[in-house]
Amino acid sequence: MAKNVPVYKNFINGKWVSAKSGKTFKNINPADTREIVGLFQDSDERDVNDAVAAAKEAFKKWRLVPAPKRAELVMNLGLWMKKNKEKLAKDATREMGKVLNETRGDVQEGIDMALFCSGEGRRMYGETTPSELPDKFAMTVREPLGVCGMITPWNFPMAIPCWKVMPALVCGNTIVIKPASFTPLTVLNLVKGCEEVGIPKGVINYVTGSGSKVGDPLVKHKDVNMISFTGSTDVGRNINIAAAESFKKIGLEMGGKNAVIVMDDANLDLALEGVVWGAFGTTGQRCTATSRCIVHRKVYNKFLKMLIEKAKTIKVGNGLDEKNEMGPAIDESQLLKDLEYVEIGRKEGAKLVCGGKRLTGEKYKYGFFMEPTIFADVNRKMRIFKEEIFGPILSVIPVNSFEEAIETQNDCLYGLSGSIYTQDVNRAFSAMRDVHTGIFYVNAPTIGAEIHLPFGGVKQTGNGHREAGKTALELFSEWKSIYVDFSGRLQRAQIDTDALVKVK
Ligand code: UN1
Repeated sequence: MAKNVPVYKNFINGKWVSAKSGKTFKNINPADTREIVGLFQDSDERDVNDAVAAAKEAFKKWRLVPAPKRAELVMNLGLWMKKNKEKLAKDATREMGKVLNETRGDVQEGIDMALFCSGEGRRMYGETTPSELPDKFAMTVREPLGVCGMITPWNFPMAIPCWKVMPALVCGNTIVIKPASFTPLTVLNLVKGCEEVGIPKGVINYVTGSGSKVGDPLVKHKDVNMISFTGSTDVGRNINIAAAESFKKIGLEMGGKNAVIVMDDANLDLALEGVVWGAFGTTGQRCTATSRCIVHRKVYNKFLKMLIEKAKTIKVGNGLDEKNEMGPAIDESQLLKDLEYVEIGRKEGAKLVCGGKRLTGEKYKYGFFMEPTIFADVNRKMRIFKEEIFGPILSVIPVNSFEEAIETQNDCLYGLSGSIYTQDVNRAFSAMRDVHTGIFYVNAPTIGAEIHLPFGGVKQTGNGHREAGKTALELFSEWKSIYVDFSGRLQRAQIDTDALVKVK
């Protein structure tokens, strides 16, 4: 074992504890595999059981803490994150690879969520509504769900856990969180923040380990009332099936294959910046990443040339070096998958016009780096048009009309994010209406959602829920309808309704 490698523990019932297995796993920096970020607990069902039991017990008290108080703790968590932003961002870059500016944004997204949620604690509005009977009061209130299991991804290692943890806490739930095994440190930092601001023991529990040994038992546990998952569509499908047995509430955020339409009247310089940021930001490893660029034939050659020139200038390297603009793939197998898609694209007849290779040489020797890659003349039959890649590979597709552009954009299994670049207000509004996605942009890239709006997608991207925004409360609470009869007699709904006046 390498020297001076920190060992990090699980957090269960307010204590930092080792996994029952006594084993750990390595967390490696994908930009420099010589660096072991830390050793994390290789947990299993026994640790999950302990964590769920702690969360179940803590729920008894936590649900009774007034929501404005719970929200105040979440606000303090956000302020703690603000104070520690630089360190949190650096840790995230070390374990995940994306450039520092982006991990700062990732942490900021968590802070934004904390401040947003802290206000929700003083709202959480229900309704009062007249009863159909006299001397009777009717209202709705939000109730927490109980123990929420969270399985979070590595690409937004801070923001996405915050999207889940913060509204869940404000609503009065308790939590067992299993971070992606590539990014356990960032979530550990978040949990430390919870500890530091005084969130009571057992309210948030953190268990690291594999999907099969930790994720599965969490999803199947009878005392877990809800699962919130962000990750691949395949894993999301399995979670949905596994949880069906117990009718748990499930929130799923899954794949994307997002497209930008560039019309013939677009401001091409603006579109260029947006497409390059959307496609190669975060090394293409966002579910909102721009993976398809649909360009009107009148400007196709010109725009393609601009894209290639710009993509070639992107500085790839270790994200801790502020000069770099694009970091590595998360691991070797993701890099190999990206390179395999380059082969697939080539074989199915797309034109590789930029990049396509693994980066080698001294600077890249210890990391999983590849060139920003562009395929031209892609068509709708190709796999690179259809499948989510999760790497820095952009497919460019020529179209002859606005109608064909919309049809091409919608020809997709997923429906997370979409965009159009045009200066024609009629086209912009038609696209806003007709593109079938959960998020849509006009004259902006497919990435960059803000936390106070609902986040999520249609088709195989989600299961009808939305994270973030006010909709996060829907995800992490349940409605209770309450009737208070102060008439002192039995009043039968639908039957005794003529007591005061009879309507003919
Ligand atoms: C993701 O890719 O999983 O809209 C989340 C965005 C970010 C969140 C991305 N705010 O690109």
